[in-house]
Amino acid sequence: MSLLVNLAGLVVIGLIVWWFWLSSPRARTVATGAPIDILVDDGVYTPGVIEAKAGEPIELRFLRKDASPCAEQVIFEGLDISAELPVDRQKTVTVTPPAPGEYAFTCQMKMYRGKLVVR
Ligand SMILES: [Cu+2]
Repeated sequence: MSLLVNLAGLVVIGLIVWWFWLSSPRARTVATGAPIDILVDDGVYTPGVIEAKAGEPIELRFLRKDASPCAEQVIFEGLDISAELPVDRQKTVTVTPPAPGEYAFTCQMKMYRGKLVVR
């Protein structure tokens, strides 16, 4: 019996690891100058991949549905930008990626993960 419980626990841990660290965000959006809405819920940013052009500001409108503290901050690595995200209220973060490359944006624990693909 306890073996089964342990196995079930391992399966759950495996799923959590896969979900948070190994699954790559699928939804992708190309910046066109209009604000981009990003939903923050269930451990993922949707869309999680934003394509943008270097030097052009993009407005990201985060809407956080996940009330857990995990989701409360978004941090843009390498850009020195972070923001608190209120629950159920849109929060606009303007980002101007300086140079081509990939810039990750995550929650403070890096469970939520998205990226800016800059050309
Ligand atoms: Cu988190």
